Amino acid sequence: MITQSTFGEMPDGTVIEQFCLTNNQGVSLEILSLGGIIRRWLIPHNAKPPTDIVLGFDSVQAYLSDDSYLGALVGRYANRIAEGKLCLESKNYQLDINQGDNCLHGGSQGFNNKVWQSTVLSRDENPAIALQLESPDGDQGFPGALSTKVIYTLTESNRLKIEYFATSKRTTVFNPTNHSYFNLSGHNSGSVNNQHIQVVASYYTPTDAHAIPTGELIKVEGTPFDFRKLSTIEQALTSAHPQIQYGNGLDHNLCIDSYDPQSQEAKYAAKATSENTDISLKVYTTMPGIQVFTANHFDHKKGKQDSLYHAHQGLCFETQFYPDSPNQPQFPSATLKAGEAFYSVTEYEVLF
Ligand code: G6D
Repeated sequence: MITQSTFGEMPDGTVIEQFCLTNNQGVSLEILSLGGIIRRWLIPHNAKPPTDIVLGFDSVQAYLSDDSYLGALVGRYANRIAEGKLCLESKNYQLDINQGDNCLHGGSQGFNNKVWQSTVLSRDENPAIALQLESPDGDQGFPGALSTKVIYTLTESNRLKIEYFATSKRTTVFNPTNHSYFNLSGHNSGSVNNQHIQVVASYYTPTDAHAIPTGELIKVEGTPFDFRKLSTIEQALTSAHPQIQYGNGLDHNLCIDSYDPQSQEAKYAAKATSENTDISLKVYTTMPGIQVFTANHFDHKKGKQDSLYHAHQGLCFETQFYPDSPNQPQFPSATLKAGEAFYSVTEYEVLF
């Protein structure tokens, strides 16, 4: 089932729609036409009120004035491109610099700030909506007029399937993701430290102090990034490892072992679980990397229902190409050639 309502207005008066997708198991999601934001994700319980497992806000203004991309679609390029420098087919491009010396998440006016054209695709079984966006040639410095579509489908097996489609008139780079912050004990339940995660990744990409990859692929064995077995998030956050110290927590790309550039089938990549609520989340994707981020700089961030979000109150599993891959030829390529059809799919399955 899908219900539609008005969530608010942009400063120029553009109305922001809210779509509530509910399946027959009682799982429901609220998705906004602003940035394709997943605002609420409600998991039913027999005798208790539902648990809202994602962090978010209650107004358009709160989303527009925040820099944490809560629940948002991110692009053209999720994560960083060093110094915003891009060289494609022997042409150099300068992207918008919006974090230090680098381009983060597609620049200061990336996909998260845009109003997407929204269409209901299926109202009953497997409710689904399509969000479409036209990004003009030169948008935030990226070459090529890009048409992109994202389809959110809530299945009867409690998976949120996110399909990304794009074509560009000129060769460009494209690395979309969704930036939901999960807290499986409830968005306002405090830190995720005692929750457990697994990431099926034998390597990670270490960074400098500004989250720019060094270009190396380092084995996770013996490091706080070894989540091949279900481990508490706390064991990583309390590590003295310099990579953890850089960002006051986890904020790293892990290299998914099951990645197959030829496959369009989402493979199992990661899991999170809360013993407080017995809610688990599994992540499946066609992408090569997953940014594990633990909301390291949140400090009294006013969230939904007057809650306050603090450091380590959310966990992001941002499926992606590796950061700065346009400048790291040894990483899987995020180049989208003129006229080529891009497709990727990520699925978040909730078990409860
Ligand atoms: C910080 O380094 C992190 C990013 O990975 C994250 O996406 C952003 O905050 C919201 O810059």
